[in-house]
Order: sequence, then C-alpha cells, then structure tokens
Amino acid sequence: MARGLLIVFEGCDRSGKTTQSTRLVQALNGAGVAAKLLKFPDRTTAIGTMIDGYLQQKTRLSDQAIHLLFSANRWEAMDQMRADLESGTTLVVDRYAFSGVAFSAAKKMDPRWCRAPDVGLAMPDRVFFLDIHPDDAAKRAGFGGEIYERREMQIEVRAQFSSMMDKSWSVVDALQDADEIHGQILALANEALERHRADPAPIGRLWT
Ligand code: DGP
Repeated sequence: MARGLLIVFEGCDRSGKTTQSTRLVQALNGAGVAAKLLKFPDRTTAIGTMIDGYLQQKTRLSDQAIHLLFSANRWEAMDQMRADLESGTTLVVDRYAFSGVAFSAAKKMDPRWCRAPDVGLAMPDRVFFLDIHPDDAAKRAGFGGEIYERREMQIEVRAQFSSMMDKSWSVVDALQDADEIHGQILALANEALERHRADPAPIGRLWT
C-alpha cells in the first residue's frame, strides 16, 4: 500500500487554515481517502498547555523557550504521524515547522537557530499557503486576542513565509469565497494524490 501524503496548511493568523484544512479532510474522507486532521500547536498535550498559556498572555516565556516548546509539540506527535503515513493515511496538518521559523524569525531571531530543533521532521509533500494581507485579516472575527496577532508582527511573518516557499507550495488567495478556496485546494490535493498513487515515493525528505 502506498503511504499517505503529508499535506500542510500555512498562513498568517485568521487566514482560514482551520476551516480549509477541516473541509479538505471531510472531502477526502467522503471520497474514500483515508485522511486525518492534525493541528499545531496541539494545545491538548502538557506541552501544548504551556504554549496556550503563553499565547493567551497568561504566562511569560523567553523567545527561545517558547520556540523550543512549539518544536517539542511537533516532535511529540511525530511517531504517530509516521505510523499513520506508513499505514496509508494522508495527514492534513494545520500549521507546521514553517510557522515555527516564520514567527520566531519575525521576532528577529536567527533563522538558522530557528530551523534547528525541527531538523529530522518529515517534510510535507504539499504546502497550501492561504495568503491574506494582515490588514484584511485584522477585519476578521477574533483577531487581536493572542500574543502574535499584531499588524507589524503579521506583516513580518508573511514575509518570512514567502522566503521559505518552494515548488511544493501553492499560494491560494485567502480573500476568495470559502467554497472557491476549497475547490482549488481539493483539486490540487487530488492531483497530488493521483500522482503519488501512480508513482508512490517513500517518506524520504526530512526537515533540514
Ligand atoms: P493557531 O492555533 O494556529 O492560531 O496558532 C496559534 C499562534 O501560534 C499563532 O499566532 C501562530 C503561532 N505559532 C504557531 N506555530 C508556531 C511555532 O511553531 N512557533 C511560534 N513562535 N509561533 C507559532
């Protein structure tokens, strides 16, 4: 059996990643594709609880400490992720290590240092980047509640994401109608799944 694909959603805050990643998993499952939704940070674990306290500005942590907690939160999921991928389940992940680099580098931390703790994580097969200007994101409900939801920060985060894009990324205009976005992403995901079925590749590429 071919392994599952690792599909990642990235984007600035309030770009619609959670809505679109959920819809993609529903559509894939509906079409008989084994697919599972994951979200980082996973606030349900002990590490995730610490991250949540920081994001909600209830606790303070140094930039380095919170960076490492975000990475640890991904690592604690990695064994299960590999097992799922190897058993043929496609994983759709709402944020991944790109967010780790983008948010910390936006605070002027050394990008090389920021990449290091995630070295060895499985690299995604496809990344969908939901692109929205922070001025538009700021108009969406809930913006401003957490520590990073500030205009200047989001502008820098967006620039950091841009610097990491390669051919595995697709940039999707997040200002479009949600159904339109879903249709575009589903078509791209199906294309990737078909290519993979025709020529399955093992989990090879790792985060460097
Ligand atoms: P979300 O639950 O997707 O809204 O993410 C919560 C916030 O945490 C959001 O502002 C993005 C930020 N974030 C997500 N992953 C990381 C990470 O790995 N490192 C840092 N520094 N911030 C992250």
